Amino acid sequence: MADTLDRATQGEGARRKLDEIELREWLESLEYVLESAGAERTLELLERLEAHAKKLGVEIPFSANTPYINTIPANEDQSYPGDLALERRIRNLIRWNAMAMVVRANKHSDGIGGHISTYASAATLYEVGMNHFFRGPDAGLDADMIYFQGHASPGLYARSYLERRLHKEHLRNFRRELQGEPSLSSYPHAWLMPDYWTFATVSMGIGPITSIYQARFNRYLEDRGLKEPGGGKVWAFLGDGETDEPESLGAISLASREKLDNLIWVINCNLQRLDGPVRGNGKIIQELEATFRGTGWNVIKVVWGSGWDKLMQGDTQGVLLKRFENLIDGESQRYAAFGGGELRKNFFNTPELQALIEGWSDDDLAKLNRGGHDPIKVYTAYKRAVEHEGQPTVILARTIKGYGLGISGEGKNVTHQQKKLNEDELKVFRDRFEIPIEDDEIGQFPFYRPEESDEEFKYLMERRQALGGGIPARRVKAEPLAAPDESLFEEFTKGTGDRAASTTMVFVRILGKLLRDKAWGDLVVPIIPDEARTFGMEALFRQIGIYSHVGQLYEPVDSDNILYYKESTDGQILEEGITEAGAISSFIAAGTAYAAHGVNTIPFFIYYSMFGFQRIGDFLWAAGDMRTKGFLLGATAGRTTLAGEGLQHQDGHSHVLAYPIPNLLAYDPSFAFEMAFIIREGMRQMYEEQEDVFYYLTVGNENYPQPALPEHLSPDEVKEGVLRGMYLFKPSGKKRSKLKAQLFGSGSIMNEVLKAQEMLAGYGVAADVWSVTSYKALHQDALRTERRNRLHPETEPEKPFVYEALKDTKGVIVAASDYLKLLPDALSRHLPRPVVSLGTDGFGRSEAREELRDHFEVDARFITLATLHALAQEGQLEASVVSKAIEDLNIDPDKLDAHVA
Ligand SMILES: Cc1ncc(C[n+]2csc(CCOP(=O)(O)OP(=O)(O)O)c2C)c(N)n1
Ligand SMILES: [Mg+2]
Repeated sequence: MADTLDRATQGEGARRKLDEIELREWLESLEYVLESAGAERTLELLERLEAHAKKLGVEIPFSANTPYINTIPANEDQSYPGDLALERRIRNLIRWNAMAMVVRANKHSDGIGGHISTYASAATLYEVGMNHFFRGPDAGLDADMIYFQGHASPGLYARSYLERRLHKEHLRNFRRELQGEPSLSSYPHAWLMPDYWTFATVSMGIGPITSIYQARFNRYLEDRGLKEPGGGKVWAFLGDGETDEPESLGAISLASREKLDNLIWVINCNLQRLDGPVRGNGKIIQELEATFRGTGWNVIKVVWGSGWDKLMQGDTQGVLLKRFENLIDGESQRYAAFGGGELRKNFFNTPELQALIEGWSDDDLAKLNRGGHDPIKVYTAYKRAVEHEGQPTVILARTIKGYGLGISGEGKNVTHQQKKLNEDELKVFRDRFEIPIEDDEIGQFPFYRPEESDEEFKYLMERRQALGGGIPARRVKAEPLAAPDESLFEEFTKGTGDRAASTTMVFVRILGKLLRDKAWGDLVVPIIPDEARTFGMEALFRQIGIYSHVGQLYEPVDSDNILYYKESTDGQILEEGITEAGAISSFIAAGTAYAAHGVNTIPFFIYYSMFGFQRIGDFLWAAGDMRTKGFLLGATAGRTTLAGEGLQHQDGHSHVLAYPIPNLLAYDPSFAFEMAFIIREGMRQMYEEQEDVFYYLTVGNENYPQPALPEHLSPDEVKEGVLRGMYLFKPSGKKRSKLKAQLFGSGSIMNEVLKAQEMLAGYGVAADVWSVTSYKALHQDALRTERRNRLHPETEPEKPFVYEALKDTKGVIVAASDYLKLLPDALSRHLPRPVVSLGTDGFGRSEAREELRDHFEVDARFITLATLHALAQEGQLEASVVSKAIEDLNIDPDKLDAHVA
């Protein structure tokens, strides 16, 4: 027996033999247990063995990895339910059309771009899904949501072309959207193709993280009884390079913690990104496996295609397994690029390995495919994934970038950028994929689709009909829902008397009212990234509960407090923790449920305004693209209103960052009634009129008495002004003064403006105070009128709203806000007279409000000074009056300039 022999006394040859016998014995024992007692017992023994070895002092290194082979062994491969040969032909035609679309676009319009190699690598991954898994919109509650890799779009278009959902005219105008004909956007954009695309995935990282929160939100809707439970899955397709985006992997623990078995990720591991290999010196699949396994996902590796199975079976010594372990991605890529000969020479590089391929030709070796190109392996993995319970699944599928492009790009570093093929290259592609196109036509890059009588067409249509119709498809299912009655908000028009309240408190009160509203109460989705207490919202914890799929498994530490931290399965709040990216993902899921599920959920996402636009701006852009509805509330807003926190927290620019998003309305309200008007109008516009817009409101934490509606205007006039961007809040009482001014105030700086109005009275200046609720709205309106007039030069010119509002007024115009001076400055040429802008340009400081407003020169003194100076500039006052004012107001003319300090 092996163990009775003393190895030390043996020679090298005998020792090796001994090793072999020993290994065989162990393996045979394992096989015996597996056969006679099953996998569970085998596992138990292995665990015991491991524990025993540890006890005896054998260090077992930690590894979250399994060997570099398929997770599912070949003997568990499923028999394929489809017609493999026919599916292959269909796939090839899609490959051709996808490629032809890009090549043709670039031929006709040099530099127009597009991607061939991404879809080329992903075709099997998509097509197995299309033929056997992805349930379309007619599947009702079982319909899937699919996040396609953005730059794989030509492949999706090409399939829709075969399905006759798209036509030649569309394909010809790929990336040419302004031809006045049917066209196709470069990437998935619901804004541009609202009946087709749902998820804006092309800014990499956004698709992955939003898919996780989407899957969780689908559960939320079910747990809260807003949607019938269904079998629909969320599938997300990612690039392996894309996983380097922090957003991609940043929330994967949420998916496992929440046991999201309705979520399936497919990572197309073609081992390359744009410039070169993702991990030339390592193995991206193994790296991802460890990450996902460590986080509690179900990981299915689809590394090797069926071609390798025979070799693996013959590998009794494990030499192939060992070789796989040593293989790094940079080397793998060479085999993809250089084929069978290279594989023979450099992969099978020992006598033992060469023995395995004895009698194999280079062509045979070239057929050793990768798992992600093998429909049976992909099908088996998908089937496992959809049946898996209790965990999200990630499929790591190994493919070749530019598959089928041959010498012109397959596996080459340049393949991502390959957009042109010459005639010879096209012929090679055609021959490889057996496309029925003649030599004399090929130079035209013709598209090809089977006739409706052809079996390819019948098959693919039958498959899609059985699975609920063509995808991608976006359908809006929700019915319009009337905004709450105006009476719900009536209290806000009356003011708070002497009681001081912040606009944040006002918001919380509005939210409370909506939560009690019959029609809307259940549809409100409050989303908070761990700041509820900062915003005074903790009462909501107890009142409506924090959503948790498992409820509350512990007795909260504050359970004897009436405002205790309550988690429950039907909780309404999404308390996301410190992840603005996660919270905005929930916002997008909740704000698009009107389309995805026909449910008018209305998200209110309240966050530290500083950590909004500048941190998650790209998500907000995508939210606009995806026609997301809802309210963003930038709280603790205002560079000088948020005292103490300093440079990193004080937001004085989110309103500028809100400008670029075309369908976002942005407001900086000062008063409770303004908030109420804006929120009700938002609900009306978004849910009653079903307009695809969303809202941003900044709310502050400064307490002051909230006024009632001004009386010099009718409530409707005030409302119109609030919504359009400005109205006269407080006219001057000094009707007879010669010196006049128009002061603009926004947010909490309004209080400074009102103080300045009084100070100016002391200088004999009659100042009217306007509340500017939205510089963005005023600016957009002005640009619209300007353009209209330019294009219709002989008609009566229209005037912008802001001009009309001010045209009969007199005096200098001075604007002050807690935001950049750019906001009023942008209006300058649309006003009857120039504006002097005061704002908070510069880095913040940790200080109290009064000092901050002095530092940024936006307090009542500086508004007064700016007004007097403007009057002096116009010759209405002596400069000496201004100097005197500087002295009287205790302003240091040599103080720091906040802009640069
Ligand atoms: C945030 C972001 N950065 C950069 C790009 C540009 N880009 C498009 S595709 C690509 C490479 C993608 O590689 P990978 O994720 O591996 O996908 P593959 O094409 O290999 O499937 C890059 C850098 C982008 N779309 N989004
Ligand atoms: Mg890649």
